[in-house]
Order: sequence, then structure tokens, then C-alpha cells
Amino acid sequence: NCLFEFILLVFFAFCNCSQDYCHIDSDCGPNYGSKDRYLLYDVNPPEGFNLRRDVYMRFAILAYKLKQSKKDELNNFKLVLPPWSRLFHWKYNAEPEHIPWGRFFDLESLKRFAPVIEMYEFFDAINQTYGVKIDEVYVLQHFKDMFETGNFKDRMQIEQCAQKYQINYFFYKNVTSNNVKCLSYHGPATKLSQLLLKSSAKTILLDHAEVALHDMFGDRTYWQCRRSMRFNKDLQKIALDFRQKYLNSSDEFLPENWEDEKPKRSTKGGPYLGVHLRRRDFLRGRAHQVPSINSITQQITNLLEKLNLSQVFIATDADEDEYRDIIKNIPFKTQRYTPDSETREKIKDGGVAIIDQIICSHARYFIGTYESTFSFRIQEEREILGFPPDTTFNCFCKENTECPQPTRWKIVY
Ligand code: GFB
Repeated sequence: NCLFEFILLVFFAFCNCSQDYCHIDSDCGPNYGSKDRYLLYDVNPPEGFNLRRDVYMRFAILAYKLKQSKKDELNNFKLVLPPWSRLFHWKYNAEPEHIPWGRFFDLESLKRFAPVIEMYEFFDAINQTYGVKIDEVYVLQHFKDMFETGNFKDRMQIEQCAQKYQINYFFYKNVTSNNVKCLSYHGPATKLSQLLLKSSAKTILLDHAEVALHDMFGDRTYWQCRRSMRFNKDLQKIALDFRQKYLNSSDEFLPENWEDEKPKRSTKGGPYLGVHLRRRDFLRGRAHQVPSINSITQQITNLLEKLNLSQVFIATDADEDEYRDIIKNIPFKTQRYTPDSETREKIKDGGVAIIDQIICSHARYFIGTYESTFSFRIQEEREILGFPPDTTFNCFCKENTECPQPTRWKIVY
């Protein structure tokens, strides 16, 4: 095996040594004649699922705006979706899996907003059998002096790397680059178009993409992009079956195509309270904000009485013992989505998280966890579904604290 890998490596190196850099007009591989260019991005490894969804939006909006402003042939980017591999909070096998976006999201919907492709489509398009050498890699980093000098002006500059960055190339053994630079950066992701259109490289990877910010958080384009992030239909079906079977809830509020959605504020939701309770690393990292189990039990019970509801759906990353502690003193019907092992193997931790989010987003009333991006995404989903904001922007209070409530980022059409 080792010998075989060694021969492949030598062969790969030999194939590439005369062609270290592909210009869009050069012929570096069978399909390199096409004028398409490919923008890849990756995120700081410890970041979780729902922050990654937000980083996607920043880059999908960049790809969308590039497409809209198309002026020359250099402006011909496809955004390559980074597969879901080895997320910090997810269980995974020793061998990295590369879960495509289509397993969690509806790809057709995404594509109606921006020119995005799956990683496997990228591999097919460039057709490099023995591996991919990315033409230009930029590791984004904050300007060293930004916080000391208070200079928050938009700017970018190639600089020395502030630390030794480990680029993992999406955990593919045969993806690499010999052209890596650090780019100190402050500004929205759309400003990166200046860098992209100055270069004529065919493939560009931006690592630590979370450093680039939103163009305009909460504007119409933001919400169009967000609305295009419809979930995978199989996951939607599992969530609907669960709601019908256990929560007496079956309403579907959205048209088939997100582009046909209309503003509304009259959605009622199923007859249950939706709860998102973030525990695990929040208990350590945010101990001063996380309420005790007794307090959570009390807050849920009070809400159910106040809302005249008799059942609660709890989405949580708590383990089974902690979950039992939470529900044992709630004098109402409690539900949690727990897939059988075959379904879990198929839909993975990401699928379970999405089903939890869908069920919470269809509840009559939702209460989430302070500053959890998991809860933020549920709030956005409810804005899209058309719930009155009072039923959405709520979070649990830590006992004896002021208890700030979430900012109301309302949908814009
Ligand atoms: O989505 P997430 O990044 O939001 O949460 P936060 C991390 C992971 O926890 C998710 C699991 O990908 C899920 O796998 N998880 C959390 C849940 N809540 C639930 C739930 O109700 N149901 C299910 N099924 N899974 C931040 C991270 O998490 O927390 C940061 O993004 C950092 O990277 C910080 O770790 C401490 O914003 O809550």
C-alpha cells in the first residue's frame, strides 16, 4: 500500500511540475479549457455547524453579487461548497467523511440564489484524476494592530502569517497547493471581489473565511440568501412525520419555491412549545449565562401554563441523563426527537440537528438559548415562516440575572 501511494505521489508530482499555476486560458487539465473559475473556502476548524451556515451566506452573497455585476471573463466564479467533515461537535469515524451539502440542504434552492457547486462537482469539472493543486490559497487573518489602534477601516494586505496555519484542504489527501499566502483582512466578504478579479487563477481557496464579514447583515439580499437555504426534503419529511405523530402539528406554510414566498405575520404554528437548550460546552464556556436545571424546568412549566399549551418539544445537545433530569419535574407532555440507529447513521448528527430545528421552528412559541447560533437559525426560520416576533425572540434566563432577550432581526423582502 505504502509503495503504491509513494508511486502515485511521484507520478502526481511529475505531472504537475511543469504546470504549477493554471491561468484560466491555459490548458492544465482535460476540462481546464472552460472559462469557469472556482472559489473554495474553509472555516476555522472548531467552529460549529450554525456559524458555518452563516459564513456560507457571506460567500454565497459574494458569488451572487459577482454574478450580477458580470463584466469580463475573469468574473466567472462558481462557489465550491466545503463538505461537512470532522465537525468539532459531531461524532465521526476515523476516516474523514465528506458529507455533501445536498444531504442537509436543498441544492436546487441554493443554486437559485448563487452559482454554487458541490465539491464532487468541482472534482468532476476539473477532472484531475491524480489530485488537485489549488492555484492560490489565502489564509485570512485579522490585522495585528486592529484592536490596539482601533483602525476598523476596510482594508486588505498580504502580510507575514501571524501564526503557523495548518491548512487541511478539506481532509483530502490529494488536494494541495504550493502557493499559500496570508491575507490580513478587515471588511465584508464582497470586498474580496477586488482580490478575485485582479487574479487570473483558475482555483482560489480562502481559508479562515469567517474573518470576512457580512456585506449588510439583515438586508433584502441577506434574507433572499437565507430563504434559499431550504432543508433537504427527506429531513423535512422526517420532521413533518414526527410533528404529525407526536405533536398534533401538520401545517406547512411555505410555497414550493422560496422565490414565491410572500411577507406574512399570521402563522400560528403547532400546539406545542418549542425549546432549544444548548448545554455541553456552553456549560463550561458560558457558565455565567446558562441556567440551572431547576430553573429551566420552572421556566418551561410557567410558559406552558401561560400559553395554555400542554406539550413541549425539547431540542438539546444534553445527554440522556441530563435530559431526564430536565423533564422529570415538568408536569406536562415532553417530546424529544431520537432517531433509531439506522436513521441516525443515514442522516448523521447534522441531520438530527436540522430536524430539531425544523420542529422548533413550527412551534406555537419558541424559547432558545442566549447567543447560540443554533437558536439564531431557528429564529430566522420562524421569521421566514411568518410568525409574530413575540413568539420567536425569546431565550431562557439565568436565575438572578438581568436576562437580556435576543435582538429582533426581522425579515425583509
Ligand atoms: O450549531 P452550533 O454551532 O451552535 O452548536 P452554537 C454546535 C453543535 O451542537 C451543533 C449540537 O452542530 C449540533 O451538533 N447541538 C446543539 C444540537 N444544540 C443542539 C440541539 O438542540 N439538537 C441537536 N441535535 N444538536 C457554538 C459553536 O455553538 O458554541 C462554537 O458554534 C463554539 O463553535 C461555541 O463551540 C461554544 O452557537 O450553540
